Amino acid sequence: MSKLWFETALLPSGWAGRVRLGVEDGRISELATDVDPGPDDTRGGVALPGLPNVHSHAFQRGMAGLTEYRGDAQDDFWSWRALMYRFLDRLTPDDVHAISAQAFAEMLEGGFTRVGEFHYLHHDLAGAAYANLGEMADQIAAAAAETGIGLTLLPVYYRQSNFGGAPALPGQRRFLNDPDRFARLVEASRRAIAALPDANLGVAPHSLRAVTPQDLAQIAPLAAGGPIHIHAAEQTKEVDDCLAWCGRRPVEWLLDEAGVDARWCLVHATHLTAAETTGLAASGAVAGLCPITEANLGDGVFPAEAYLGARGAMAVGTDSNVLIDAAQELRALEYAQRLTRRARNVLSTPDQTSTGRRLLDAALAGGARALGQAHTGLELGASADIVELNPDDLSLVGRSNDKLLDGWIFASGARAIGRVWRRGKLVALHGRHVDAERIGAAYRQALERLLA
Ligand code: NGQ
Ligand code: ZN
Repeated sequence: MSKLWFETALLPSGWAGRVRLGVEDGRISELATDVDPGPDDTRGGVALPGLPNVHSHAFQRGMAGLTEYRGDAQDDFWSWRALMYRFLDRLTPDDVHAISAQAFAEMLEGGFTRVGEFHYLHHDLAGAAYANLGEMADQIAAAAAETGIGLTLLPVYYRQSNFGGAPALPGQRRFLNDPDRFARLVEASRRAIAALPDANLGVAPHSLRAVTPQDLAQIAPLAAGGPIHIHAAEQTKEVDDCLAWCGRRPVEWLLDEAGVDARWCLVHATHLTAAETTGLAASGAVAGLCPITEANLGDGVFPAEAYLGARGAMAVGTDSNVLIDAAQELRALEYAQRLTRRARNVLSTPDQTSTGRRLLDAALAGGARALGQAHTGLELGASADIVELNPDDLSLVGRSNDKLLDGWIFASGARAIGRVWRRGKLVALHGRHVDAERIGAAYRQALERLLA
């Protein structure tokens, strides 16, 4: 058994000092507070539980920063999507492997220890199935194995380009399946993750606009107890198209018709009426918020104050991976609220006055639920997934407990992260993935070819 000892650690019960963790088979098997370190213990500063990243399209890391110029006169989400489709058009399995590994390494460096990979780039360049239907799933699993990140693989079902059976666009050919082939893809995805120690599987109907109600009813059960993720109400056009199709809004329709419950994660859920906000909160589903991407794409602002006030579950995701940093996701969530409300500390409460702590607690609990994890935080039986803040970082000087979180989230970010452990194994040192050089070199090679 290996032993880790920290000056201070955030446990589910709150902050504790002089915390000693025993790790066996990747899990926390012993936990003691107010104790001295043993002679062979690895000693650390401030231990936080690693954050779940509930929504990623890893391949999009490769185009980060490449769409920040004005193309169309009216540049928006949809023109960004056209550029994104052009980028993915040429990606080979090797490219997906290299880019995913780089993205996953950066997630570990940025405070995330498990990723929900919302994976829809299934087929070859022509849109034909690979001989192995799970070819791309294998690449993602290999990238997770290489970096050590926890993987919740979410194979995506995609059928149509818009509500009411609009045929898929040429740029969507690599995503498409019918329910039968999708069932086989789910099985292939299960095989892809079989050798990963604690990976799990869910399913992801891409969005209400990309699936039919009949298909949704058929594929949701393939989650077999695992999570079900879907993009919902990210753009106002999607809400308008949904209203035109069925007279109801996307989240309204899902709550009415899809049996949304605690197994579901509605990604973005940006545009909600007051009734949808309370309805979603009451369903037990998780709102998978991706504040940096939502700002980048001009999506809108999620009604976080009302939703959390209604005890809604939330988590964060890095989505387009334009920038990968857990602290910055939480900060962006709060800042959007401040800018619209013209107030400060909007997402703290009288009971939980530290904004950083409230955001972190919510993202840990909702993240575990959305990724099908039984444990939230550092407790007996939980995976030893630990992010160490470096108490010497100048943003943390003289701070303790929740002030450390506020310092990390509002005054620094990934810079303040020292080491990261996954399943008790060191995966990042001085804020850098232990294999960053090799992973970065493979990424560089893939990108230089793709962008040449
Ligand atoms: C995606 N991303 O699946 O990568 C989408 C774009 C779509 C976001 N929605 C494609 N942020 O929604 O049609
Ligand atoms: Zn997405």
